[in-house]
Amino acid sequence: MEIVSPELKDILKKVKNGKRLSFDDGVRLYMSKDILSLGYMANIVRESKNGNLAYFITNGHINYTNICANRCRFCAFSRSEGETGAYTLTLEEILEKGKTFFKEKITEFHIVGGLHPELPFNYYIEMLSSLKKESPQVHIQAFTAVEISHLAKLSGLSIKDTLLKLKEAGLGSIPGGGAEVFSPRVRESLCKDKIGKEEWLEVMRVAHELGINSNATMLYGHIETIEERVDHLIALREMQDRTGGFLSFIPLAFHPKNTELDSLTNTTGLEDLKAIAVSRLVLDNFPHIKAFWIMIGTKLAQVSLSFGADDLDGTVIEEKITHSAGASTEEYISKANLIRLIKEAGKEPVERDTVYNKVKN
Ligand code: V47
Ligand code: SF4
Repeated sequence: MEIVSPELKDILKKVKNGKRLSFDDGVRLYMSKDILSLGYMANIVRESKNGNLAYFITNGHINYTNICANRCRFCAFSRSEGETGAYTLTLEEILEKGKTFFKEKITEFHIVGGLHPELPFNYYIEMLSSLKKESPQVHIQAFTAVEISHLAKLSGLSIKDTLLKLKEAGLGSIPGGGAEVFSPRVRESLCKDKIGKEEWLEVMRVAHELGINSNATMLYGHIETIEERVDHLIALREMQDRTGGFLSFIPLAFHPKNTELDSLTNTTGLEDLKAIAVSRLVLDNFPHIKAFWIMIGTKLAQVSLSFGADDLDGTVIEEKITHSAGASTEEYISKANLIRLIKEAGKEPVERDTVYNKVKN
């Protein structure tokens, strides 16, 4: 029985032979309505890279401030200074929050926030070093490339020296946020004050050179075109060819509620699965594709393990960015539930640390 529809047969051949897909292939995959063919092909790549394993992490998110100088139009989380709902956690509050996470024996703090115009560089250094002092065994994945660039401006240091100072204070790796869609057209319209493609990629290049791994993301389901999505994936693939420092790619489904784009509709299940499958197929040099259950729900995240994803992210515990924009998911899922979702999908659950070492319990 033929599984992959005839118009995608040439792509299937490339996938089976481990050949790199072209820009046009990526566009055709996104245009296809045949989700089962996409899933079948993405599953071949997933299996060749990760066998039957599916990963998760016991982690806790901390969003230290929502005050942001950028005010991207797709963001419902950010506030301006003095605006109702604006907050900044003190270092004591951050430490306190870290402690409350320990009921789950976490191995990672995932820390991101807005671009606060006034917090001193030392706030960030102290945040890392005091968390590290309190919980030396916990890996700190913190500050998107956008925040790193902001911190470099704040400290007057180069990107390299900023990263070195953060690493010295306890930074372990960098999350993948802030990439959005690299297209200048999209950035001009939605996040004109945010650093552009070149600078985002440069921060990652320098980080990887210093031995700091990172993730990468793409925010999809707003005004971007299919071609702009594929361009984005190929730019990431090219950087990964140079550095090999990206660990995982996470497609982020746009949530429009409470944003300036609230006339747009939420992404559909098919779009979400397609984002997973196409990224698995195009990003042939990324070891992992993550289905972030917070954004697409636990049910679809479970299904996505058969459509190219090999990672469900983690326990999360507290999440503000997507929930400010109307996410209907919980903010926390227990380790036991993550294991159940993975086992039911016929995969072998592996609790990993941030850099994909198996956690011994
Ligand atoms: O950069 C902002 C996105 C990102 C909305 O690296 C929105 O493992 C949806 O990057 N609807 C931050 N998304 C989150 C992020 C992330 C999440 C989980 C894991 C990892 C990782 C990274 O959230 C932002 C932006 O792209 N975002 N507003 C919104 N309305
Ligand atoms: Fe600020 Fe990030 Fe929100 Fe943009 S997405 S407004 S940079 S917090």
